[in-house]
Amino acid sequence: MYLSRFLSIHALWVTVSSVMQPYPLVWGHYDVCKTQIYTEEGKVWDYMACQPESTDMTKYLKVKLDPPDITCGDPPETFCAMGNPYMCNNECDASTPELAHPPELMFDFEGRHPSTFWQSATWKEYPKPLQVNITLSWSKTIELTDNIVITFESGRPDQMILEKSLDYGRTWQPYQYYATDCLDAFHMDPKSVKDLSQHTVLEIICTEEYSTGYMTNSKIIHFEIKDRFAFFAGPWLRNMASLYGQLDTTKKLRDFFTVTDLRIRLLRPAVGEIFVDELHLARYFYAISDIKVHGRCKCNLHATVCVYDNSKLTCECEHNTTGPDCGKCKKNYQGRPWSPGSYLPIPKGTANTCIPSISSIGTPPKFNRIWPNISSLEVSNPKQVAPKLALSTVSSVQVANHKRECYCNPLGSVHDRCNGSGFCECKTGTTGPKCDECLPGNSWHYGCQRANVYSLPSMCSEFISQTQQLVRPCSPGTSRCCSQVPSSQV
Ligand SMILES: [Ca+2]
Repeated sequence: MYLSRFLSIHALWVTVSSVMQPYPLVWGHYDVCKTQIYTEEGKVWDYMACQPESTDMTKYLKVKLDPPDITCGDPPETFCAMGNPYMCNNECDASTPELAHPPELMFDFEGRHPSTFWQSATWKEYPKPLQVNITLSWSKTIELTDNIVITFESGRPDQMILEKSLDYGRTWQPYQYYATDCLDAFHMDPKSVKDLSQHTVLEIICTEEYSTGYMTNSKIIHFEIKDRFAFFAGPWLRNMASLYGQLDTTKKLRDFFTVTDLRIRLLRPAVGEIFVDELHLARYFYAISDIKVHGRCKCNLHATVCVYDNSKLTCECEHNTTGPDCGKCKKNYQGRPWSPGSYLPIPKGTANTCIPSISSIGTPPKFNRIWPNISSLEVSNPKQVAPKLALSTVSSVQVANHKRECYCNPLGSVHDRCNGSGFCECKTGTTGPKCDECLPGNSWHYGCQRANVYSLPSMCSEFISQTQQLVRPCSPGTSRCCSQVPSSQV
């Protein structure tokens, strides 16, 4: 009930502003995909790497609680102050708007007093653990650009795990552990992000910094994105070129800041004392007044605009790319394998625009999306149109399977399945969630090869071998394919 009301508020907001606002220039440029320039040949397009601006991503999420009936107020109950078990004059009643604490109050506009907040039922079933999962879903890959900040209205939990998913909630990895006692709760030594370095930036740590119960005034828990950026960009994030360079070349680093979902696992509420006071269990509960998540749509550096339409985020792809993340070339623009844009060279980057397909023979196969055993597709008559359809059908089915079962591109990754953490381990020169993208300076040719190994003319040779068409490179050193006969039409 609350969720639907929450979403309708979102829908209203979205109609007012479906396009996000520009990102401050201090974070680099990349806010234009192309511009017209004058050359000797006249006006032409100059293409650049581009990305949507960072924005408040809580406007576009769906929230789910587990257990679903964990919110307080049904039936109504009173709860007590943590510091004084006899101060029990607060009431939660889901049927009275003034006394209800539904989940959407974690994402409404804060700034007025008192705060509005979501609240769980109290720990009346102690010693059964009081545990709540709060899942935030975007149904879209997003890149985090600022700290995740969770503000508690209750004491900060004694034990909590922040988790992330890169595959729409199918698999989860821990992002950070939080506990009053990391060793006791998670068998981990307590650490702070400041203990990390460039080399250990991806380490998953347990921190005790944010779990000091009700004894301190602070109510906030951070997941420190900016501190991790600072290992590359400096303490004031002025050297973003360095960070972007690292993001460009290190898939694991880029993936670290990329999510489709976040999950806050509240495992044990603030107790504030060594023992739980079983006579006053109405003191123990979770309450959250605000969650901040800043990020941008992941569009592979092929879009500056991300549109929220029909409860869905989609990149408005440029550079002749298409797909929700601009992850492939448009039809008839598959003249070379798709690849993401590159932040390098700073500040304009490289667009890696998809180019028109080789015109003399129609649409060539998509080399970067084709999986092995092409020859087993039994292309009986290569001159017919049907084999091309068969190729594209098989390709999309395989991509779908690979998403569901966590396959990696067998040519681009060390293993053809994800590792225990749900990630594909890419070979040298290869990147992307499924190891089917090439790092700058590499091109796809049965895996990523240094550019000088895979020169454009071989695309035509590959086309010939895969389709058995009677074609050949038009001339040495070109990528165009020409019919072998009659030569007069070449
Ligand atoms: Ca609030």
